[in-house]
Amino acid sequence: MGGVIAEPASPVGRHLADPSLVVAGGRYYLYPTTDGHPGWGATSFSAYSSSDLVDWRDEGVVLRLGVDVRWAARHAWAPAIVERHGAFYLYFTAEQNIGVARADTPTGPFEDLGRPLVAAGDFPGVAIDPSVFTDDDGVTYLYWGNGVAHGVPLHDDLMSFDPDQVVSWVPTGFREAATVHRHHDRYYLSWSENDTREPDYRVRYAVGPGPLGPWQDRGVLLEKSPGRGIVGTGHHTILRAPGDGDRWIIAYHRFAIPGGDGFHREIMFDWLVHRPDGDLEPVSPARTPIRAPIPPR
Ligand code: FUB
Repeated sequence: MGGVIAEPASPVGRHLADPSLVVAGGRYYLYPTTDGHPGWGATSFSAYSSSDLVDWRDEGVVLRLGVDVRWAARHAWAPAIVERHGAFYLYFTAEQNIGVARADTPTGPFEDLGRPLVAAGDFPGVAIDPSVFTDDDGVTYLYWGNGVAHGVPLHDDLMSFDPDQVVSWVPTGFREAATVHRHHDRYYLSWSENDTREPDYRVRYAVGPGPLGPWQDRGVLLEKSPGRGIVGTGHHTILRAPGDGDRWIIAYHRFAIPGGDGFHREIMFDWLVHRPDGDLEPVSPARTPIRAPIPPR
């Protein structure tokens, strides 16, 4: 389904939001929400690929609600990608349920499970904004929620879980977009607070001893920088930069510059720094994205 090249080639400057990133075959693959629709009304998900986060290729539409996904037709939001066992699993929001689709390549074709993985009303809060984290022992965890955050280990098929194992939290200021990453023996839960239509939409974080907490709040990680014209910084993903170094990338969206708002957002990439004391250095949002080339193998 790939191949369409539109202007600008970079997703930076397009109306995209809620980024998720994976590295496969020497390239980054980015899965965002397609923005620019009133009420976040997108009906499909697209992928983009790059070797350095600067020069991008549009890989085209990879999953269509109402066509590839038969149980929901509207509100394609907040995809999250993971590679496991040589396959790619795309978790996504559709009509405020969470779905999952599987493919053999990062650009599809993705095959939907055929029903929601988390249906509206299954758990407290709103069933949106999935994210995934694979721990060093090989267990992959799914996180999601608006109003209440949830986390659960996925079964080995990556498309099911035991509902009795779901752990729920309401972190300080929690709105949505919970995600977990690990640095050495410390786990980090980060999430968005406020409303994505507000300039104050921002990222907060907590630390814990395991992928399901318990979590200790550590404050704001990323917020607006009005002096530089940057507002609405949130719904992020965190990824270790490929290579031998201890460098980390935070991808997030902000109001597009110029003239953006909560329905016209754009994606940015910055460095994320882990301090020796285990806290995260607050991110100073840049106007232009970092370049993070994938080293040759
Ligand atoms: O992009 C649609 C919604 O806006 C997402 O689900 C939220 O996280 C917010 O970014």
